[in-house]
Amino acid sequence: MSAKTYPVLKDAKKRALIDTATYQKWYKQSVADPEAFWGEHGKRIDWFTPYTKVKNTSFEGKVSIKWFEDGVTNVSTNCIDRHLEKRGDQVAIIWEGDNPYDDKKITYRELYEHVCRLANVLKANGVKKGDRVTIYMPMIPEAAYAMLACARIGAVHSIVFGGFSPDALAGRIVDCSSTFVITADEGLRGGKPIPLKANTDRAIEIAKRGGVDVKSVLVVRRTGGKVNWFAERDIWYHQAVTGVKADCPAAKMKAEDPLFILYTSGSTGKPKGVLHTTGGYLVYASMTHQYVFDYHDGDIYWCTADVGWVTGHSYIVYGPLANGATTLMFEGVPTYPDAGRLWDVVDKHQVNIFYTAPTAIRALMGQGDQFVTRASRKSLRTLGSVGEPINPEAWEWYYHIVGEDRCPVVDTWWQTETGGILISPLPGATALKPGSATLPFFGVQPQLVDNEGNVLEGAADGNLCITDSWPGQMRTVYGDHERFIQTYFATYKGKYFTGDGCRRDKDGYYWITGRVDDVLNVSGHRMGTAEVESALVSHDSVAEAAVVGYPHDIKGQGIYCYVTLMAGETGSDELRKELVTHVRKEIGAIAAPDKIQFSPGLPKTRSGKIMRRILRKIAEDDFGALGDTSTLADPAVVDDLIANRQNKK
Ligand code: 6R9
Repeated sequence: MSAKTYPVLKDAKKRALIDTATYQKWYKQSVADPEAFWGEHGKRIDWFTPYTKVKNTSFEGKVSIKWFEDGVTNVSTNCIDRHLEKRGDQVAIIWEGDNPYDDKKITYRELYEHVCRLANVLKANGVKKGDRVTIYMPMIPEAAYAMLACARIGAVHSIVFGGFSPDALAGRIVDCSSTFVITADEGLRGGKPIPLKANTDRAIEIAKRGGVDVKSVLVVRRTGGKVNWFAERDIWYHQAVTGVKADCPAAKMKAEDPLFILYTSGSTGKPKGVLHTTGGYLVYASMTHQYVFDYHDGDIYWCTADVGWVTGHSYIVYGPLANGATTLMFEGVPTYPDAGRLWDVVDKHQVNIFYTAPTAIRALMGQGDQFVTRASRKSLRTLGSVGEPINPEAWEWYYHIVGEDRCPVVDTWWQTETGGILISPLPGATALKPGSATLPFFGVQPQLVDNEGNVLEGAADGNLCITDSWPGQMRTVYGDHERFIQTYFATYKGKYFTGDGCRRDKDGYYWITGRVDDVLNVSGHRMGTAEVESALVSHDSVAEAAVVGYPHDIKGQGIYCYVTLMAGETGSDELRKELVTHVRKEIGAIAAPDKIQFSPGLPKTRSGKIMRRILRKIAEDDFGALGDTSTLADPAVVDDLIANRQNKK
């Protein structure tokens, strides 16, 4: 825990929408009378029919969360139509391609036409309000058009990250029985093509066996690479959009109608379909975007996330566009053509607000300051971080080297489930402490509890819960409300449990310490240990597997796998490679194991429960402090594990 505090920067304070006193005043109001507070701020979006009810939420019993429930609105008109009069010719999306010579700008008027055309294509192909549309796309403007076109007609999108495998894609198609897929021929990252259409073809075969028959695939031509074509099913995007009108009426959506599903990993079972709805989500995404980044009219804003993650949903597309911002969408990677790419793009497009992940910061920090300092970066004003705890060293480098001591760093803590940022500094209001997400946003009431659920007051270290609802909160797990209740509201009755550990210091600042459940965070990507384990045991040679995280300099956490082989099999480097390939195929490259230890036995209690605490310690090469091993069925297993550990320092 860093002891340093950086007071609010003078310039940041001068231009800020929210100063310290306003933050404190609004925060107090927001928790004292949420009804009045959100009743007021809900007006920041346009409603066809204004709401008269504001908050109707309960974390008890069946758990029910409704915001602005009798209001009627549409997300796409809020992100596009309402800006046309004033900013029709303003750039809505700056697209920066993988290749630095490839870029384009899309104005709000052009965005309107693209989205309406695509919405008409969806309708012409039978997509209706409430239908689920799967989007498996590279970072190209058509991904945003697809999201907004769904929103326009009331279809529910489910974006699957382009790095996921055909199996993972198929699982998500089946779970929400989605029969319409939007993809591209290929993606392009760091000069390498990614076979999205081929993966989609494969996924559709797998989904069919799972009982879901995909009827149509809309394909954007991105690279012109060769693809297989199924004439009765596949549709070229560029052909389809030319044959339809550039106008499309927006569906009247109730505030609680679903907007999107986004699958995310938990500690058990397969990924959950996190469901977000319309009104509350947009109010919350736009409000946090405005205040957390201190967004002003005319600012150029860049979030480097992928639209396949929640950060891309809320802070590349919905939040910024609802605010009429110019949002930059980047197709490439931070190290291509070289490690100065991000800062070159900042100069090229005169970016004012820049939002990225600690893993990128750590990777670039290791490449040397010259890549940063060769760019001017004078346009930068606010820097953001998201996805995992940022270590103070990386924070300081970001603040001093990238931001030259003149840009506040907002370390934003939130989750797929929360829809938007819950704990973060505000640039003109909050003194910063490197490594701390600082203070809650308006309406957010964090609470720390111990493992027994006792509430901890003052400076303390515990499990992070939120005691009352905020408008951006997820409403349910798609198709499984019971799982929603069990996962988030059963551990500590009547509270939303985040799954994160957290410390509160004497100033009331929050320091997220990482997941306390069996969820890994690898380069800011969430992954359940259970998912990697089930991918491993689906290999013929594997009898049993246990997966834990260990500290990794760049990724934050690395993936350490203990693998017990079938009788008669022997461990080898070749088999290790084969298992890595197998997991990549099952889930995707982001799940590739870093270390594999072949272990004849796993440390289990007499009731058969694997003692992960021990496995974590050995993976960290910290086996001097294994703690109590007396409940193990066979304590000798541990000696073998230590002797053959793969992470000797
Ligand atoms: C937005 C996003 C959520 C998990 C979350 C926590 C970790 C995210 C963080 C952070 C410390 C931050 N996390 N932001 N930890 N400081 N600023 O990342 O959503 O992919 O669902 O991950 O990521 O552990 O619980 P998601």
